[in-house]
Amino acid sequence: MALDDESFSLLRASVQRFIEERLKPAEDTLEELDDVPAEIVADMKEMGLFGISIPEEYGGIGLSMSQECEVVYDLGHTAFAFRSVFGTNVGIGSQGILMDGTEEQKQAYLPRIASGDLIISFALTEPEAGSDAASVQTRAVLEGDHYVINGTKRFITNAPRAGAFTLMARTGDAGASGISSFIVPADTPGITLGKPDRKMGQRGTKTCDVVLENVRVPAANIIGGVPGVGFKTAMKVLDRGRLHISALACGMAHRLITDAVAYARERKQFGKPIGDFQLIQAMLADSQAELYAGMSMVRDCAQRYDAKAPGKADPEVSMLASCTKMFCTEMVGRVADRAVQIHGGAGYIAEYKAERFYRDVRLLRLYEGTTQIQQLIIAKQLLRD
Ligand code: COS
Repeated sequence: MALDDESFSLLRASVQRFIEERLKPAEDTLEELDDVPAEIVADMKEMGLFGISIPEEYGGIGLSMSQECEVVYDLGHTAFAFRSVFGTNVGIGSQGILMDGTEEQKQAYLPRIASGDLIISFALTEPEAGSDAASVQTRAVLEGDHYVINGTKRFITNAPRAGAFTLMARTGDAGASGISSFIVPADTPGITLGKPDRKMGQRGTKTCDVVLENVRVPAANIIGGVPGVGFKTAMKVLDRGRLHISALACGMAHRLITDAVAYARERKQFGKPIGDFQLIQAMLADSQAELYAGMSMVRDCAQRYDAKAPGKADPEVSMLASCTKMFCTEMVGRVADRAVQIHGGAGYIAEYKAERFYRDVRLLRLYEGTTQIQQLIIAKQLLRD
């Protein structure tokens, strides 16, 4: 799946224009409102951003992973909260249905996800199941032709906006093979949302707990209709998500370098621009070289992702996605730290964006698998070889 080159160039140009003309100027409003203004969300829908990863036959734009990474790189140039509005529709919320869903499930959900009429969230994490994702405690018990679900999901991105969840619950014994993925409409009786999480950064993104008490969902809502394979669906979705996050990290690294270069040109000390000093130059050069390395990994891994059988697991590609996620998210942390350093005292002041983005990028090393989980995945595959 891929968009033809010409249409892709047009799409990318319009996304870049949207970022420059609409999103960057709204970064402070986003921070003040702690929400994405409704007219921006409407524009995102019109541009098709909610459906970039969904095939055209289901109403999306049908980008390949390589193309998606380029667009997400662009979107990384502004506050992450803008991308987050449609991020779960593009990635972790929708992809389980696309990879493993039945044709009926795809027809029923993907067109509304692609248009942005339905926001879909990914509900895996729980109070006691984070890095150890296979220890999910939320239970789904079969009663006739329905499952009754009980449990609590934690830190669920877009839960306050969601019309449905891709939700992992235990239908069988302990361990990964006892987990099933469900499509759960958010208005099903028994679902309540916790209060919005107050976070270190990324204001405007919405996360909270999702509490399920005797939530009755038709058995037909198990993704693919097959119980016990939900963990594998979740892992495949996360492999893909990790690549997406890597591209986002690289976009922000580029933004931070650009801002730091502008500051280094304009700020004068000891009678000349600080960019004339080699210790400042070294920080810029290290950042640029690391960004180049990161984006090269993203492009290589995305190409390999596109070359494998769609929707199927490939341990080598999973391992490389983990390498890419680990490197790119750690890399943007170092770049953000240097950007603050180059800005000096101004780097600690909220008026300058380095302070905000420094906090925003911190999450990238945690969600969709911490750096330490990526290390485990990489080492496990090496030792298996
Ligand atoms: N794609 C497809 N299948 C996969 C897979 C992948 N990427 N990774 C693992 N699996 C399969 C395994 O092949 C295994 O199947 P079999 O039993 O048929 O062999 C099954 O899933 C269990 O795998 P494994 O034994 O490796 O599971 P572990 O419990 O050891 O957990 C980690 C593996 C730690 C890698 C996993 O729990 C993980 O990714 N944790 C982080 C979760 C995360 O990212 N959370 C963020 C929340 S979402 S924002």
